[in-house]
Amino acid sequence: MLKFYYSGAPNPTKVALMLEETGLEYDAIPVDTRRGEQHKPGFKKLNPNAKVPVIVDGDAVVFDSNAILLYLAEKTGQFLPSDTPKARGEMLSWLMFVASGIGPYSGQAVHFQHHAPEKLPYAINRYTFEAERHFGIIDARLGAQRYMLGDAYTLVDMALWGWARMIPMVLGEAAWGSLPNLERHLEEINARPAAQRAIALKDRHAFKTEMDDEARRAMFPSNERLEAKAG
Ligand SMILES: N[C@@H](CCC(=O)N[C@@H](CS)C(=O)NCC(=O)O)C(=O)O
Repeated sequence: MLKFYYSGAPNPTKVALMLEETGLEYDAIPVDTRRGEQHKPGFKKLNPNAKVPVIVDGDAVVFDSNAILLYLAEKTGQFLPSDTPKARGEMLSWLMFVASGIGPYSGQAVHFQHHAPEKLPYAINRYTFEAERHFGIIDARLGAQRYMLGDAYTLVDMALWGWARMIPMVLGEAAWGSLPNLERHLEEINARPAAQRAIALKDRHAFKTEMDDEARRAMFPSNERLEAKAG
């Protein structure tokens, strides 16, 4: 059976949504990143980048959430746009926009506001500004059409959903005031039974919730170099 290595964080949760939407059977294997399980040698053989999600499907190992979404969509032939160069070009552009823009800028915006040892105004401004700018582009698109690729719900909507759920952490609750179309899109996907099951998956395991020294050592290894330099 397909194995899904996950936690309750945004990138694994969007893959959980795809798995639930396709109806594929899967074995969900928790990786508690706040306890450092992503650094275990067995896991790093699957993903040398030491992050979730990862899937193992027979002899295929796929890491990076957007690669997994595309793999699963192609495997099942579901949630893809029509098979024309125009539609495929559009799908790849927006999927990569979410992967290389929405995800990293949102992640860094969360980091500098909520986890960095110092509150650095320059870093907070840069990453919240860029996250807001990227979500603004998406909001404008969703003002003109129901879904990211038009009338049909696709893998790009699932990729976006993983991070749109985190807007209160990324930009603050008030940001919804300037992202009404994204909020409508989020609420529509949240109401899908598959999304409810994807969100509930994290409750199957007692993931560590404290962001203590152990968690910071596991998730922010760059801190160690800073501490060593500081002596
Ligand atoms: N580009 C990767 C990023 C994966 C990623 O950052 N995963 C986070 C959870 S959302 C993680 O494993 N964090 C633990 C760590 O950084 O040690 C993807 O899209 O899958």
